[in-house]
Amino acid sequence: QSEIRKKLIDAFTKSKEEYLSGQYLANLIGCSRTAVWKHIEELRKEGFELEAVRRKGYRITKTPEKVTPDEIRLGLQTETLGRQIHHEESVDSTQKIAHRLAYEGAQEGTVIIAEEQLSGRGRMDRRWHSPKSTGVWMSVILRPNIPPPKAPQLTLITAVAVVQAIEELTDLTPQIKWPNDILMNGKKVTGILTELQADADRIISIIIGIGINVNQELDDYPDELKDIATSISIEKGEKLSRAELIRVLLAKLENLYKLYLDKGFYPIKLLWESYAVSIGKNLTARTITGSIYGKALGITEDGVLMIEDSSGKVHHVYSADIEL
Ligand code: BT5
Repeated sequence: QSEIRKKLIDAFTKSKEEYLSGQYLANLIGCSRTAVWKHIEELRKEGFELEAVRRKGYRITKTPEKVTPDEIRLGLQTETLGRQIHHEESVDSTQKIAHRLAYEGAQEGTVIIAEEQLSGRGRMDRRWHSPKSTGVWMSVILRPNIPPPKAPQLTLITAVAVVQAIEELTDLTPQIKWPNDILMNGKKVTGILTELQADADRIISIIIGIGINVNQELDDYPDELKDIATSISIEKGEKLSRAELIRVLLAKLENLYKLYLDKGFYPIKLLWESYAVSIGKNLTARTITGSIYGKALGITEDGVLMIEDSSGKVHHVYSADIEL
């Protein structure tokens, strides 16, 4: 069933505004025209609007509000990322599902998307507020052949991809706060959570969790987030298609990931620095072993944050919360 649906969607992606005849679609998927009609009805139930014109055929005129796999595939420009999509209505956390699927052998690029998360997670078991059908709550499974200590670089790669995607679709200019926040007007619009399945010397999979606030209004946030969180629609003043954002994001992420596997972290570092908010500023880094106050010098070739304290000593920070 879903294979046939994929074929239909691919065909409509290629045909764009053109009509596809019932006979053409029947030949394509190897079934009768009545069966084609049934599949078209299924797409309508998912929220697609299709125009059917006699002697011409079908074309898609409107895609659904929900982020369904079919809608994401409609126009997806990637080779691996998002070629397998699991879409769920309501889950605890997409990370949890991704861990299970990765363990069961899911292929690289598999994506898990939920309309709503009941216990979305941040780092260190903090909560990630993920209300229904307003944001992108997504996990991506990657299987890079890199040593485990390099895994945090994937957080920085993803941050660059998110900024590029938002910049492509809006005239907003998001900034990255090391390591995993994306801010607009000083408020958090995106959080990234990179988790690992690894042996001591080998990565089995990296699970990148991405939470993007897209269409929330200020009232959708609980009080404790109202001053620190924002969404693309709050900043832009209008709603954005989540499916389109996901498509563009997956394409950007795939490009950067390929660049990284091919050329290493250096080109990513340059891009990352061009979007970073914290470099050259005084800040406090709260780590599990204590706080460091000083000026952020930048990141190392490995993506580690360097802070110079008042005595001139340079600290390397691998993981922390940053206060600007
Ligand atoms: C993060 O953690 O920023 C990582 C968030 C990752 C979420 C994605 S959604 C898909 C996938 N599935 C999951 O279960 N998680 C990932 P951290 O840096 O620890 O920031 C967490 C803090 O951000 C919280 O303590 C709140 O202060 C704040 N916060 C929570 N929800 C927020 C939201 N929707 N928007 C902005 N800030 C939020």
